[in-house]
Amino acid sequence: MASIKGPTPQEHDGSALRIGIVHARWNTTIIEPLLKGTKDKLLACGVKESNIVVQSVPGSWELPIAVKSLFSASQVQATSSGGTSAGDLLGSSTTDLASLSTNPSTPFDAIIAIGVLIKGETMHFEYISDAVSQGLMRTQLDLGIPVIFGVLTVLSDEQAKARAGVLPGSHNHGEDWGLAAVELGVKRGAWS
Ligand code: DLZ
Repeated sequence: MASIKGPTPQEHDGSALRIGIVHARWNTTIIEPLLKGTKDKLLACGVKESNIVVQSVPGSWELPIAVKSLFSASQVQATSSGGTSAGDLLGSSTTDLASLSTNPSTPFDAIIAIGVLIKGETMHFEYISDAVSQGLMRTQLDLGIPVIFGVLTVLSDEQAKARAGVLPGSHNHGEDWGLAAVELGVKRGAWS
């Protein structure tokens, strides 16, 4: 029987939005399909490729500070012609920087944080999962922009694969995160 879990999707026009994605590099084989699912959904909603900026950090622990740095850098760029770039703050590659500078006049409408935490033998998982979820919530409330929670907190590799669309017939949760970013980006613009 099909699961009853999950949101009733709403599709919005993302063509005017600028979206940031920050992803961890731990568990890359799961991160990659999630990142692809996220980007594919953003593009399907009309977000321009040049308005999607992707940055990476070592692990999920670094996601909250990276989201904050990325947003702050986009604000600096929007208010001055020669300010600090997100790449300077995050030590990113020049490719990421190139995409950041395509439309420097607009701060992000939403930022998606993607990570995969898989439970191991120690308490690491519990501490990082709790801190990252609290950190991302605090970041979005402090910054006043939607920060989409694209962090899988799973008990096994199998559970991770089942949520990244890697197993046959499984759903890629990245698509939901892309959809949520567009919806919140559009609604935030309308509400503010
Ligand atoms: C250390 C660690 C461990 C054990 N597990 C994960 C994980 O499953 N997923 C993840 O994204 N990151 C993990 N990390 C790395 C931490 O998030 C962080 O990058 C390091 O502790 C350095 O601050």
